[in-house]
Amino acid sequence: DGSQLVDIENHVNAKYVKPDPEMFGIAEDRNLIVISLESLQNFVINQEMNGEMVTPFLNELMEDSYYFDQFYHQTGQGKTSDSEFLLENSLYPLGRGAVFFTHSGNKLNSLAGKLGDKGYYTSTMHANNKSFWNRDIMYESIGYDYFYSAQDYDITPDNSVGWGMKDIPFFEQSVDLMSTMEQPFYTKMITLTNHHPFKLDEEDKFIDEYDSKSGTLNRYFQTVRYMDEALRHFFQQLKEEGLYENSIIVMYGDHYGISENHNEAMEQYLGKEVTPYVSAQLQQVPLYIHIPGVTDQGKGKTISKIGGQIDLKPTLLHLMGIHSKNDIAFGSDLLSPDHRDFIVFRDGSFITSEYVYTRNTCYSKETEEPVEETFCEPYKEKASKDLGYSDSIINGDLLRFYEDDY
Ligand code: GP9
Ligand code: MN
Repeated sequence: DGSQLVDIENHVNAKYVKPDPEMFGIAEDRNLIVISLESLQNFVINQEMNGEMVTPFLNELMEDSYYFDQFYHQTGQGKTSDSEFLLENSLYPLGRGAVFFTHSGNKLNSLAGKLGDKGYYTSTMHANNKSFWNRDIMYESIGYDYFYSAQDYDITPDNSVGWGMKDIPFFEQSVDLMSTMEQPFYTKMITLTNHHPFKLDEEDKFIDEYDSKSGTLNRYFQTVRYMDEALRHFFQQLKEEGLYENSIIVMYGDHYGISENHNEAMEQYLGKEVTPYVSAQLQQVPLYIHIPGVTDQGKGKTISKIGGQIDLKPTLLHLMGIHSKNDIAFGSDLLSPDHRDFIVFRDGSFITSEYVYTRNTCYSKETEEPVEETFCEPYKEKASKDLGYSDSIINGDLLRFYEDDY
């Protein structure tokens, strides 16, 4: 039955924070374009490689957006699909396996569903086979109106590399598809080129590789640079098609691209040891919220609140003018003045404003060194409750019993 849901509702209600009234509904009735940036980690933002910027467009866009510089991915083995699950539901993915495979029939209360109820046309755009990550099945439960997958794109050997269609033609064809969509629409786009093994055609290499013993890390900077170029083209095309002014564009990295197998090369690049503390901090991914007429023309700012993908749904609901007071969400609005600086990783590690807890060790952010466990103690129970309640919802399919009463 649904009695378990009562405890959970009390737990999540205590996490709710009121929106900033200045920001609530600021993007109401606009198109919402969310871009999941494949394998993009924060450590490449605003950095040079061989004397050239790795992300020149994203660096410029920082001035014209709310850019979050302490935002973390919270994915597990489900990688991209886990980040999609976090975005849509503000629930944690599972500790083992991919919830997209294991619980694809669950009742959900998604961002897409809520926007759909508001009259939005909702979709995902991703130029891959539609059954990858079981998306064709799980997307029914999330409730998108349509999935623009490989079969909706003109994919040729010429416009493909590595995993499939290159990001520049993907965005080009996506804007064509968007201009046929009924408005307002919500679409989530998923890029592909910046994916391991980070291969590019010669003509798409805009900077030189890094030089370390890891070919993966060496090429990563080049494919990030290519994705940055694709985003610049995309913004330009949105403007040309008249889709820019009336949209809000949100972008985030889905998960890490450089695993701990490349620590030696990372140490060379960072010029310091990759301790468990550093590994945890490397899970930062960029988050951009770009609102034409609000954050553009230099009116953006860098926001250093601690947040994670779990916070995306409440943040976006509020921007789109939808209340989340009674929502079962484990995150909270990043733009609220009351947002709390605390995020939990899927493995039970967590980050607070002062401490990082990882591999059963409490680290001080100030010294980056281990400190007494007692400093992290008060947060441990909160972290495990969060993960445990979220798991109960998924394993018991508890949202079947949830009444959305607002
Ligand atoms: C595949 C793409 C990549 O469609 O989303 O998946 P990943 O390996 O990053 O989870
Ligand atoms: Mn991915």
